Amino acid sequence: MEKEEDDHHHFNNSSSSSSSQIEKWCGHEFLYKFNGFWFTKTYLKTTQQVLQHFKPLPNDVILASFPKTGTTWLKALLHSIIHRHSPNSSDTLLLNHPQELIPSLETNLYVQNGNFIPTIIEDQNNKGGGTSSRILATHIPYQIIGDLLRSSSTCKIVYITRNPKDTLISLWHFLQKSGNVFASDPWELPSAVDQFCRGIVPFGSYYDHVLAYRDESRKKPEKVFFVTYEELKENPNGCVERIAEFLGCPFEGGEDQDLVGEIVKNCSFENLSGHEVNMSNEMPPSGFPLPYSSFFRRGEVGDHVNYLGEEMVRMIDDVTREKFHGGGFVYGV
Ligand code: PAP
Repeated sequence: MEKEEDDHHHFNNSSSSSSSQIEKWCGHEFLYKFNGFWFTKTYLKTTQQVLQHFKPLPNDVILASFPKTGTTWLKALLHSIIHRHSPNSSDTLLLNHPQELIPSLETNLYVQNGNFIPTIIEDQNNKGGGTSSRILATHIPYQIIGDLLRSSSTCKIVYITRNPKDTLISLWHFLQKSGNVFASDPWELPSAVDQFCRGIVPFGSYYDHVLAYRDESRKKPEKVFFVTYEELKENPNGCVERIAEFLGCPFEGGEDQDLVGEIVKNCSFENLSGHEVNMSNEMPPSGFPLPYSSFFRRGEVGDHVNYLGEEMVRMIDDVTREKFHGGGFVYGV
């Protein structure tokens, strides 16, 4: 603990951020407030690296999301939509974990000794079969990365969100898998609900995260495409067609149209979770503390009912009504 506290002082003194608020999270982790959002120490540092060094290119496609809302699924879908005419595009999905195919700005840009390594982005995108569109993911809130993303007038953002209760349960499970990191002090469900409701989770508040991307998608529908996990489950073919249209590569009739169903099937939970690479217990080279297999669990809508008691549901629903419904977004209860 003393060491942690020393780290805080060192971190706060050496960081260029305005981070002053710190909250205990779970395991050895603390969360640091930066520009109104909460970050683990590592992600705060990498987010600052991204803000300093990342330059969106005109053809970039940015997949933005709050953690556990469908990022991996959308990574597979975007890759398949954009590279659908590349030779071996379906093999690529068979041999590569979606997290590897589409790098995350704040995870993959910052890998060795804290240095920014842009070539990693280039290398990873070349796996897709050589296209001028880079596809890059981020969990950084729009309130923080928005200026940067607006600096290219043509780069596009696809944002996915998910029911808050399922999002929290998915995150909670994800951390359970991280035995070594959190075993000493697990994230018990009552604290998880409490912290989630107060916005104190990595990249949180979830609600503020979702609302800012949603607002921007309403103001600039040509720039930001907003989709929910539940819509994708309900009508995957329709969503894939709309995403392709948004990206400027619509599916034409004939054979191209047949590809919609094929892409949906290739990227389904049932299909992807059965690939050897996605079942692997190997750790990603980025130093991320969980194995590749941890990105696939149940992949269902409404799984929270199996974990959250009545009171917990009430607590989350109250915040959802206040934050979402109060602002005109009737979703998530
Ligand atoms: P990330 O933000 O850390 O990258 P993300 O991929 O958003 O994680 O979330 C993982 C969730 O998506 C898991 O949900 P669950 O815990 O409720 O099961 C995972 O199972 C689910 N998931 C992964 N791939 C798919 C897919 N192809 N279809 C549907 N859900 C998926």
